Formats: sequence, structure tokens, C-alpha cells
Amino acid sequence: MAVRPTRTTDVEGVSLTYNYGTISIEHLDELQAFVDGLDQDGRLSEHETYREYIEHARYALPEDFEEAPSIIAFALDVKLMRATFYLDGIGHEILVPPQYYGLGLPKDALTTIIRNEILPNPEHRLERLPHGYLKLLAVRSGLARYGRNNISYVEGMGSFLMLAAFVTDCELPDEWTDLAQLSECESCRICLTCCPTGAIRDSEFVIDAGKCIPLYNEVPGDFPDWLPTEVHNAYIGCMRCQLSCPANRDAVAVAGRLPDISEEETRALLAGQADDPALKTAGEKLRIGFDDEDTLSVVSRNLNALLTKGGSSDRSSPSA
Ligand code: B12
Ligand code: SF4
Ligand code: SF4
Repeated sequence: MAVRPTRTTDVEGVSLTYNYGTISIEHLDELQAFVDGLDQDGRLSEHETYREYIEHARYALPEDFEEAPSIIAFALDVKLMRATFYLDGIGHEILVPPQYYGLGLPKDALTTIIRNEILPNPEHRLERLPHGYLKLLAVRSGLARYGRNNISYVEGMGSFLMLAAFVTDCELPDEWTDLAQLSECESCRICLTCCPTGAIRDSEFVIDAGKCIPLYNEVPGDFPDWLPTEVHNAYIGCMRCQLSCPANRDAVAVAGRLPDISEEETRALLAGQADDPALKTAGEKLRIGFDDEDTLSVVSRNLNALLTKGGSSDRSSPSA
């Protein structure tokens, strides 16, 4: 099936670019069985944190909506951001990946789009799919394709996106398709070469999640001894396998910028003391709440790795 063209729409003055795919609910068991099969074949990491994530993500329908006939896989285009953090008179340019800053979306923005532009009648019942592996759903609905890096790509958006899934009582076309990979991957191995930890492998398509940097830097705690500080390359998460991917060329070119983080704000983040008043303005600029202790400890630890312990942020020009 041809991928439908990406659409841009306006929700309460905010411009949002999206695409979607639809499948019958009948495929839900098959989707779960596929992941269970990978697990039984020993292809999924045994790492404790990864296990918690995938156990929590098992496909499930809303409790009182098990008769819903259709699922909508939805992808929202989200910009990669950069921010300059000032420290000792030097501006350090740091990547802020799409998942880790607030989008400031109007309330119910995604359901508004679906009701107004996807469903034939806005009165249909529509609920979030409470759990499920979103990339697999997006790929099997024809919305996305897998890259070798195991991330999913939507034509016209690349991989900088937020995926979500909804169930509805409206019967929509069953666009079920085969597991598909980007055609760009055929003659490319850039992500495999760029991955600093060897999480992307030649011998196995499923990445070794136990070696994937975000597994350690998007949650609180000490980094394991085997993970060198130099591998950190983003404020939270990791951008190495997406940044130089040819399928992301256009998305990287339109990356956005968050406001500069002043010397005082950077120092407050590095110190990680919850009562520091400079955290308020830092949080507003980075569109994240530092009232939550875990968020502050994650960002503080990561920035220390990037700015004071040899991480690979871009050391740019002096501020003067
Ligand atoms: C657990 C998890 C993680 C773990 C493990 C990641 C992993 N790839 O295993 C950690 C914390 C490391 C992580 C990291 C990241 N994550 Co994450 N993560 C998840 C989560 C919660 C579940 C994903 C999962 O484990 N699925 C089960 C595994 C088995 O499936 P899979 O990864 O899709 O792998 C499939 C392929 O390998 C395929 N397959 C097997 N053999 C073959 C052969 C061929 C030829 C093909 C084509 C396919 C194929 O089978 C597998 C099952 O379908 C989802 C949210 C959700 N509910 O879905 C977000 C999610 C997948 N993450 C997301 C993002 C953005 C990231 C990061 C980019 C964040 C960052 N900037 O650092 C990185 C990317 C790392 C990477 N290279 O994949 C987005 C993905 C958006 C997108 N464009 O696809 C999601 C959907 C969150 C969201 N709502 O937006 N993540
Ligand atoms: S970097 Fe190359 S191999 Fe990796 S996902 Fe992108 S196109 Fe595929
Ligand atoms: S997110 Fe980073 S560590 Fe994980 S596979 Fe990509 S490059 Fe490797």
C-alpha cells in the first residue's frame, strides 16, 4: 500500500505535522506473539531495566473497550532541538532529542486531529491504546519502516517523531503490511559504525538494548563502569545512530533551538540542588520540570558527564 501523504494541520494556533496508519484489532495477538517469539528465541536483552520497559509495554486494550474494531497508529513530527549551555565563558552546544522536552501541545491535540481529520464522524468513541510496542504497530500498519538502528521512520518526517496509538469503535481499513525496512539501509551501515557501544550489530537485527545509552541516561542512577563518559552525546538519550542517518537528512536540517542556558543556570543544573532558584528559568527554557527529583538528578548527572567529564558535546565559541 502506498504511504499516505504527510499532513500539516492547525490545532488552537499550533501547527502540527502528522501521519497515521490503521489496522484491525484482530492483529493485536499476532503483534504480541511476534515479540514473544523474539524473546523465546533469545533475541531480546535480559537487562533488568529493559525487561521492566518491555513487560510494561505488552499490548493491552482499554478494560471496557475490548470490542473496538480498529487501531490507529499515529506519528507526530517533533523537531530535534539544540541548546547552548554556558560554562566558564564557553558556549557548549548540546543536543536535546525530540522525546525529552515539552511540546506545549494544546490539550487533547492528537484526539482532536483524529476526530476532525481521520474519523468519518467525530462522535465515534476514541481511546488511547494503554500499552503496546509502538514501532512494531506503526511498521505493520504501513505508517513506518524500521531502520537498521531499530528506530522507526515515517516518510517525509524521518525518525524524529512521537508515536502514539488509539482504538476506536469506527471500522477503519485494515492496512496490515509486512515488516518493512528502509530502502536506504540496503547500501548503508552508518548507524552500525556510529553506535559508540556496539548496540547495533551485524549479526542480529534486534539491537542489544543492554548496551544502548538511553537505557542508562534516561533513568536515575550511576552509569555502569563499562560505559565510558565520552560516549554521552545528548542532554538525555543518544542521537548517534539518527543524526548521520541519510533518511534523517531533511529532519536534521530543520532542527530547532531552545533559548541559551546562562552560566548561572548551567551551574544550578550541574549542582542539582532542588532549591536553587535558577532551576526555574532553566526548566522553562528547556521545557521540562525540575520539581521532580528524578528529572533533576538525571539531567544533572548527564550534564556533568557532558560538560565536566569529557563527554562529546560540541565546545563552541567563547561567550564574550
Ligand atoms: C524499551 C524502549 C527503549 C529501550 C530499548 C530500545 C530498543 N530498541 O530495544 C531504550 C531505553 C534503550 C530506548 C531507547 C530509545 N528510544 Co525507546 N522505547 C522503548 C519502548 C518503551 C518499548 C520498545 C520495545 O522494547 N519494543 C520491543 C522490541 C522487541 O521491539 P523493537 O525495538 O521495535 O524491535 C523490533 C525490530 O527489531 C523487529 N525486527 C526483528 N527482526 C527484524 C528483521 C527486519 C529485517 C526488520 C525490518 C525488523 C525486525 O522486531 C522487533 C519487534 O518488532 C517504546 C515505547 C513503546 N511503548 O513502544 C519507546 C520508543 C520505541 N522509543 C523511542 C525513542 C525515540 C528512543 C530513542 C531514540 C531515544 C533517544 N533519543 O535516545 C532511543 C533509540 C534506541 C534505539 N536504537 O532503538 C520512540 C521511537 C520513535 C521512533 N521514531 O521510532 C518510542 C516509540 C517512544 C515514543 N512514544 O515515541 N527505548
Ligand atoms: S544510518 Fe543507514 S543503515 Fe542506519 S538506519 Fe539510517 S539508512 Fe539505515
Ligand atoms: S541510541 Fe546510541 S547507543 Fe543506542 S543504538 Fe543508537 S547510537 Fe547506539
